Amino acid sequence: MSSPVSYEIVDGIGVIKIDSPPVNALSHAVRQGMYDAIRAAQSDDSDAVVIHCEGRTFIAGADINEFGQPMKEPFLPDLLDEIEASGKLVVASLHGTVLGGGLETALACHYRLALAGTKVGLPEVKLGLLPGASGTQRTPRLAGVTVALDLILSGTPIAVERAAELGLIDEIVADDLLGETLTYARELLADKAPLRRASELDVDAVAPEVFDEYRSTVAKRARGQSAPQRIIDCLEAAATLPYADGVARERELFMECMQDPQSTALQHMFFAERKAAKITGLAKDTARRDIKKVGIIGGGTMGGGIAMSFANAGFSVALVEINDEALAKSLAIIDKNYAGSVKRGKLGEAAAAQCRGLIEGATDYAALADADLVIEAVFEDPKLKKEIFAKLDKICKDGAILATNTSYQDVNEIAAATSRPEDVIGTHFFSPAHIMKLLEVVRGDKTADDVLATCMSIAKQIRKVAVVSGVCYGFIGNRMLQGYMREAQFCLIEGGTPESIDAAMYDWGMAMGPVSVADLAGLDVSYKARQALAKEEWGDPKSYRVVDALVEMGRLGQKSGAGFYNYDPATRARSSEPKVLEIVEREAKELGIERQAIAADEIIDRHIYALANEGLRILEEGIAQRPGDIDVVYVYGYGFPAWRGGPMHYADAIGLDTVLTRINEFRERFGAENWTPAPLLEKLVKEKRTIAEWAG
Ligand code: 3H9
Repeated sequence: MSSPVSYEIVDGIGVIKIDSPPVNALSHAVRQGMYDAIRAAQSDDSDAVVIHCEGRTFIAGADINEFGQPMKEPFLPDLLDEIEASGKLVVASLHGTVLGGGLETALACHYRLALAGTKVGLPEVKLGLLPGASGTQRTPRLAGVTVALDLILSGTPIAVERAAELGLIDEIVADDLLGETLTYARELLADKAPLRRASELDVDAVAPEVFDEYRSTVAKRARGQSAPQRIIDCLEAAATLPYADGVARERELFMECMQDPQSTALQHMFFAERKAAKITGLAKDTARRDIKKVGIIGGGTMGGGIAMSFANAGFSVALVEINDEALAKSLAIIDKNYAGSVKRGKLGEAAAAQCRGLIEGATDYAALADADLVIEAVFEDPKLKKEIFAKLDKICKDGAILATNTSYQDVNEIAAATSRPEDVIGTHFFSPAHIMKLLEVVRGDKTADDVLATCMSIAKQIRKVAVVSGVCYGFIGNRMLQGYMREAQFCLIEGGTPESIDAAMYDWGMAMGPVSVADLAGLDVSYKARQALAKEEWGDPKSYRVVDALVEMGRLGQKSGAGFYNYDPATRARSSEPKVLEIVEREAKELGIERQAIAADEIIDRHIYALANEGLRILEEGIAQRPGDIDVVYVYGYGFPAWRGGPMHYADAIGLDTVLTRINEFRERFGAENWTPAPLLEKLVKEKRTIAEWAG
């Protein structure tokens, strides 16, 4: 196989060219090719060396596919030392996204020139890693310790213009990258510029307490995560030890990260997110429909947020409300949201005005006649939704995609209200829709392939992470959530408190505890749904008695200032309410339950295994395409900690036999109704296979 790295001398300058699509990652072949080339350059006729990449980007990092396998020489840190030690001047020629090991490569070069628009960053922390090819030692020598801490701890790439201000980049050019780099190298030679080796620079002094300050900030911001703390240790080593010792410390801590299950989980999430965008059985080149104008029906919190998501990506939006008053209210909230974005510095004033200008309000469905995609986002009333779709069928142009933002309803039934079910699909956004990253794309029985493919592409354009779900009650996320929320209520009435349950799940890593989630969602929602059913259909009283008592007292959750907790009207800060515990105790007594404190590990297992068990059923039924898709849904839509890899990855990591044993124990204690192991779980345990192995 030919090498992805070529080397030739162009007018006296040795050009090392990497051509390894898609992102020129530092695979073994790339490292070997670069090593051979830099060695060759030392004894040939070249006067200086340039490292340049073909394709869309300079090196975007180490090759993540090679993690977990034995590393082959040349190792990246050794290759970079070889580059830095070069007796001939080395210039990095940068474009695209210069990330991780890619930026570390650039920092090992003596000079760095970049094309305008390039982004640079050290995103290893997002994979549970740290820059392990001397990035934690060279960066502070070039840009200072606190800049390095901020860059490496955030993992967020920065614009090359900012990187130049920080001392990481020397020159920026507008075009002709390779030509300009060659000219720059010649200028440096003519000026007899020194071989500037970052490892030989001193680290600027920094107050010793800085590191502990960062440690305590990060303990809160990156709760439960180990890589950020190790990154701070590396930077402290850079500030206090000679370069070689700092590098040795970095190496040690990088290997610790590599062996940490958190990194395995985050790497799983990286690939799961990218795989989720692929639709099994659908050709990559499936035609897409052209979407320019989007119609939204319903300007509530959801509809407004959806409108903003599209406008922010440059689509023109027609937002339809039922009357002038409702429309004015909806547009006022959108205005307020944009003003908030400007205030928080998320959007410039002009950009916000431009986005807002793309949203036009209307009270007549005629505004939807020329829309390419219409998303219905009215409240969860199946009859109303069907009426709306029948109306859309008459009004919308041929080929328009008709989508429903329902969270629970049957997309097939909604599609059947039209004469064009192939154009109908579910697009389930999460609230607030302009912020939450997840989009469940619900494929009806008759949804056309190009409709599905178009919605998946559009999701990427509006910067959502999309996952395909089949039709079932609640789709992937909300169907699984039922068991999770049920366990919260059961744990409460059996002996827990709102605080103990929330603390157990929060400390485990969930963004919010389940009792707080119930308050946020509004306790009246499930109350009203229950009232609409016959009493026999209400389910186990343990799951609703406390909620109903609270609703009847007017405690509807955050929106009414009180639910399971009290909420400060100004700050929304949560405080405990002793009366709530009295109600819990009263209801338990009436149901004949003897309350006993529940240990945190039992609370955690009951919640997470309820998710995993239902997830396995969803997989077996083919509702989700693959286990990673379920993990993406939970991490992006439900605040599941990414560093635990989502419920399916977590079940594999714990061991399916352990999960099954615990579920069987719960069945013994709490009954088979809620704790029957999914058939797929029993099968995999019998076959000693993981969920990932089953998925292939
Ligand atoms: C590191 O460098 C460690 C070192 O410090 C120390 C070592 C000793 N490897 O995202 P996209 C694939 S850690 C392998 O859809 P975009 C990706 O899977 C690494 N493959 O495109 C996808 O494949 P497919 C630090 C990679 O334009 C395809 O490329 N670096 C890698 O939206 C396109 O990706 C990072 O963490 C990789 N490193 O975004 C950078 N990167 O087509 C991670 C991408 O089969 N990467 N692929 O689905 C990214 O952030 C984005 O992919 C990037 C492109 C911004 C580069």
